[in-house]
Amino acid sequence: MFRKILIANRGEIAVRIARACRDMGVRSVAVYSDVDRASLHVRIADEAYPIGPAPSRESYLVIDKIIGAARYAGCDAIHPGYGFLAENPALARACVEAGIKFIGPTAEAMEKFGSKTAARHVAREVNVPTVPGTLDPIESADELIAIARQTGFPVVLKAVAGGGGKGMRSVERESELAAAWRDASSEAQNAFGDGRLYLEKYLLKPRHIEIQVLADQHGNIVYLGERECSVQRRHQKVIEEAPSPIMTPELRRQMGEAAVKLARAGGYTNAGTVEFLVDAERNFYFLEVNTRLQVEHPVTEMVTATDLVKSQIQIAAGERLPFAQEDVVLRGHAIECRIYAEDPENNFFPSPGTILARREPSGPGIRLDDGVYAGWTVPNDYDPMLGKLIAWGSNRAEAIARLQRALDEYYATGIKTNVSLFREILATPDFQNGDIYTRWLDDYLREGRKSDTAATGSDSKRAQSAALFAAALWHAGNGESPAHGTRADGSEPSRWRAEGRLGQVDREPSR
Ligand code: MV4
Repeated sequence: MFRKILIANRGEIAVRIARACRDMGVRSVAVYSDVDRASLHVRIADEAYPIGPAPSRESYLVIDKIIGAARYAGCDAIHPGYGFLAENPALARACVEAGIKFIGPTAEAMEKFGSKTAARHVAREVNVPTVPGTLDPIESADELIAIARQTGFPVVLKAVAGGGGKGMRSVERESELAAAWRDASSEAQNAFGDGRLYLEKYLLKPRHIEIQVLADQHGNIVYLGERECSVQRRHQKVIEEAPSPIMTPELRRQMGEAAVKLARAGGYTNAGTVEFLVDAERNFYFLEVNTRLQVEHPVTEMVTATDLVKSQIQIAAGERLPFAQEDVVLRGHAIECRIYAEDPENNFFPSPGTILARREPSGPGIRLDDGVYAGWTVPNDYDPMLGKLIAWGSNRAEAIARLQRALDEYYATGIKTNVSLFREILATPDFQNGDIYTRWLDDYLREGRKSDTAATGSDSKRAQSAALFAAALWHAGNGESPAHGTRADGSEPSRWRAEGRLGQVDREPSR
């Protein structure tokens, strides 16, 4: 086993990795930019080294600084987390050259799946269904039109180097093809330095379901069930759950075996995720492979009783998977909310700032993976995700109820958070019925919310303010939340606004 692991990341995932190290008796080393000196990951790791200014281009993304810090600290392995350098084959290569183990797949496997067209080729070779379309980049305008006609509209143009919706454009009709091509190609060129595009049939209302795999260096590969990630906002996942509400044991086996076949064909090792689109008839189509630990890994951990970060470290150290496919048993249901410092009432505008006070939910079935603390200032240089709130229940209804309870307990003042959005989503019949698809949240925010805004217009807001402010003061004095207060008319006060009032109370320096 390793003696010391450098964590090439920040925030909640760096904290998560440091915790796994501690559980395993391995020393952990944090790195931090100038604005992260006081961050939680620095405090929780055993050692910490500065790696430069706030912009990630000059700190968390500089391979030489990461390798230099690992050498200086005497680390024998590097965990990249997610984002930053996690899917950059150059870091995996630099690790090989430095004689340091990279906790992830090889640079070659990363490259194979990093190119979306190469990945489609692999899928085709091993008979994993792909969305109809091209297997290679499109070379000319004539080819584009011919292939679009042959595939049938609507189609979607995607970046060869892409992923996560960047450089992607759906096209309804032939007249829009040329403009969409220019837009997608220049976006891909800007984002990835590679403007090449390929084409797929555009599926309407598919679900996004992904399979977690673990592959050791001895040829053992298992799948750990699926995660349903259809609740997204502008290609950013917002809520994830395991299992998927539409899954059947037979479909799970088919998708799991497809994912394992792909991983094997790509020479994949360590933890990875195979993404699929699933249509209304439960046909599944391979989308892409994420060659990293994912943000939403906890829901899989909760329903499989595994520790994926620990498994990653054991695999990188050369150990064999300690269980076989038939040992993987799913139990209960887990749902995760990504909590962001952003304002859901103001177009999700980022809301960095100092966290003045905060209450962490807990209790049966609740897990909070976060990277913040009261008194800490959320920097505006990085993704403003504060952490993830995860609920486990013996079934989906219990997981939802526990998550709702935990969301009601959660508050942070000084910054705005998107917690109210989750209360709203979890209360919708669509979510409760599991009736969700990839554009569900975007549609809901555009259409489904209109009636709500009418009911809580500014007049009624003002009318409620005075009473809520008084209630907040009373509860603040008692160290309680007004969450379960009842007003004279018997209606429930809005927790969002009430805690907004609490925020103002906390902001008063004289208190
Ligand atoms: C699609 C699709 C429909 N048809 N591909 C968006 C992110 C990228 N990973 C793939 N994405 C999509 N690809 C075909 N052929 C719809 C989406 C999509 C989507 C996928 C997952 C989650 C949310 C989404 C929101 C809009 C579109």
